[in-house]
Amino acid sequence: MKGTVHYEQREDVALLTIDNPPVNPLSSGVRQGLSDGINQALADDNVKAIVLTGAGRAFIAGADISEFGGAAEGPSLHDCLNTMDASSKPIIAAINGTAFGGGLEVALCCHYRVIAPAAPVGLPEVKLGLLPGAGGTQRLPRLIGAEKALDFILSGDPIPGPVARELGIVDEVADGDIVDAGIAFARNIVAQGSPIKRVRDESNKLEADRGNAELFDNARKQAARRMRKRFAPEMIIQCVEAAVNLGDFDAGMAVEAENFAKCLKHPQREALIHMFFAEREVAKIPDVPKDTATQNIQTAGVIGCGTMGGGISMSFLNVGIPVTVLEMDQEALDRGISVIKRNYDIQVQRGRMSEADVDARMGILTGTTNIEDLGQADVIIEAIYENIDVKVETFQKMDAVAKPGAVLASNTSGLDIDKMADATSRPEAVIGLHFFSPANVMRLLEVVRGDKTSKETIATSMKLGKTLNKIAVLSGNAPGFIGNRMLARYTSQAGEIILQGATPYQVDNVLLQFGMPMGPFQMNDLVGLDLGWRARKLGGVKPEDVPITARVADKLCEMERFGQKTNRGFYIYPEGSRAGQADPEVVEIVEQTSAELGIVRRDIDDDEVLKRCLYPLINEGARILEDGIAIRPCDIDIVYINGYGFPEVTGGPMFWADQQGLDNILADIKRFQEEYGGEAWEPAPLLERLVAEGKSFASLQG
Ligand code: 3H9
Repeated sequence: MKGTVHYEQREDVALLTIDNPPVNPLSSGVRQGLSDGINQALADDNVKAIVLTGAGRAFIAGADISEFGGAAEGPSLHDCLNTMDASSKPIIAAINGTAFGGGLEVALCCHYRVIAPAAPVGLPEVKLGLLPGAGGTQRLPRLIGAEKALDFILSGDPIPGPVARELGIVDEVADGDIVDAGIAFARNIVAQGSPIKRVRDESNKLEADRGNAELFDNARKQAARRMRKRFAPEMIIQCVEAAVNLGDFDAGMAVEAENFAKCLKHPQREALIHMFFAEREVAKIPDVPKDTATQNIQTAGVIGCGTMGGGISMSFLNVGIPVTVLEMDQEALDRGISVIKRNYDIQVQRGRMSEADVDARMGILTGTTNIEDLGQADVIIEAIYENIDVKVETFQKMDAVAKPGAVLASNTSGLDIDKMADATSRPEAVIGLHFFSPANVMRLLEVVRGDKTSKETIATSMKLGKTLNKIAVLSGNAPGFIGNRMLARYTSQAGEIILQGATPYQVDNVLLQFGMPMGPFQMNDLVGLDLGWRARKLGGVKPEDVPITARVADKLCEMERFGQKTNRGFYIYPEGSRAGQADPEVVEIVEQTSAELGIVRRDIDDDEVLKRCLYPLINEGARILEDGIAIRPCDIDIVYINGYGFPEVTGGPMFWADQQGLDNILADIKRFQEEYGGEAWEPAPLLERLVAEGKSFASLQG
């Protein structure tokens, strides 16, 4: 059994300390220890009160989520809680650190709660596709009222001890030793003969909420807006509604149990827990040990202050790391810095930042037009035009000025890191740091290792990602890395489908329904259709050599329809609006292009559109794994969810593929291969092997 609970008698108080490092989840051994400890204390006449606390940095991080879906050993958490609730001796939670999910629910089942000021409490179950299933949906509304309880449970966000006290979730915030404070509180209760306060018996707050249907309507509207396509929020609202309207605690608990079981069985729960573990897994790199020495990044140099360079600079400034940003001339520098300032001012207008925060950030930003000013930076990131020759030249210059030990990074989205490394005298210090636009907002950071990149440089870059509040995923050095290599399959299929009979609007709608924040053509409009068109023109690509999937976009560019920036692209954007409207003229252009290419148009159903957009992306993911470009399938899932808006509730493309059944996916890929041919439909050998062996991508996780 995993975890334990230490029992210690401090005169007339039994002290139970939960010990299940590092964060004390309620694993089988903890439940067993809790149950045994309470019973021992109840049986001992010398014990007058019980204090419950956690060892280390957490009180209890919640249920052990690695146990979900399997057979659980030991007593159930509900059995433990029932024993605690019925206890004739007062139980005091001494909340020393994180009390999340089932951890806070254990505390709510105690008769009193004292908390350390820095200890956070929260019910984050919704983020895992679950609801607080150990009485949280019934006890919390009794303590703080339904409206606040709904806000708290639906957001899943933690609050610190003093805020929990203000809300009425805990009884006392205690400075100093929390265990001593808990014991003193317990003795006081006993001395005063105070009654045992069971939250289940409270009813005042519920009575005040009864009959207030608007409260639940509002919660539903908000959940629909903020948590589109999520299953758990409605389940949570029903539980709180039951707490208020049924009044009877046990009847409410029955609704909670039923809804918790529904969430537990739901594929979204499995996907979101996969994401929880995946986020932690991606930090682990098999050949870079955890204790690899890292550089302390205290200053950064950024080359280029355009959209990417500006956003990257903001990422550093936001966490207090001073930045020196380089531009070619004063005018470009002034323009770039003024955009950064404007972006911060917008945050102030929206109430997300104070003027003082902006001043603090702008105060540690230095502009320069002299590359030598980057000489003292711990990391220099180039964020210039995507052209390998220009990048190589830039790396030579970076090498000439950078101090020994500095990390030299490229923000390329797919160019060869080794070529840049070879242009320097220190290829071991060269790495790719691929930020996603807008770089100050997007969470993903693709860290690209070259052939000669040292383990120290990799470890430093992964740590830097964390410092910048990003999620860093390591990729091998191959064109497009992980994300853009897969994306190319997706966008090219979308381009093919519209030539064969679908409209861009049908394709976008299918992907929107799947849960993407935007479809491929909406994405093209946002990024700008002119980027590819200009690159083809500059590269001297003849019209007949333009890939057929780019023909429509190029025609739109010839009409100066570059996307959102010109208010016209695949969609029409009324002045000042980002919501595009379908345009019959575009459909005509698409139809005309099909005719020119001799393609006979036909109806393509939504199911085929979805499969044809996603399956080549998954097939390419399998190749990326086979080539060793991504370490594990979950690394691809993290890239796609955090960098490309793949819906989180699917668990990412590789996890989703497992849920669809790899055999089904391979059968469809072979069917499309026969029908359409082409490289995209050649099954990846890894996919074929897994299907032949009856295995899933998850089997590769190790
Ligand atoms: C629940 O409670 C349901 C109940 O309502 C109903 C029950 C009937 N279980 O994040 P870290 C592991 S649902 C198992 O790196 P930090 C984690 O995987 C639960 N393992 O540390 C990692 O392992 P490794 C509701 C867990 O300091 C290690 O601990 N609770 C759990 O940055 C360290 O984690 C939650 O959703 C767990 N519950 O952050 C809380 N939690 O080292 C989820 C962590 O092998 N947890 N691990 O990679 C968290 O939010 C953060 O882990 C926490 C610590 C803030 C606690």
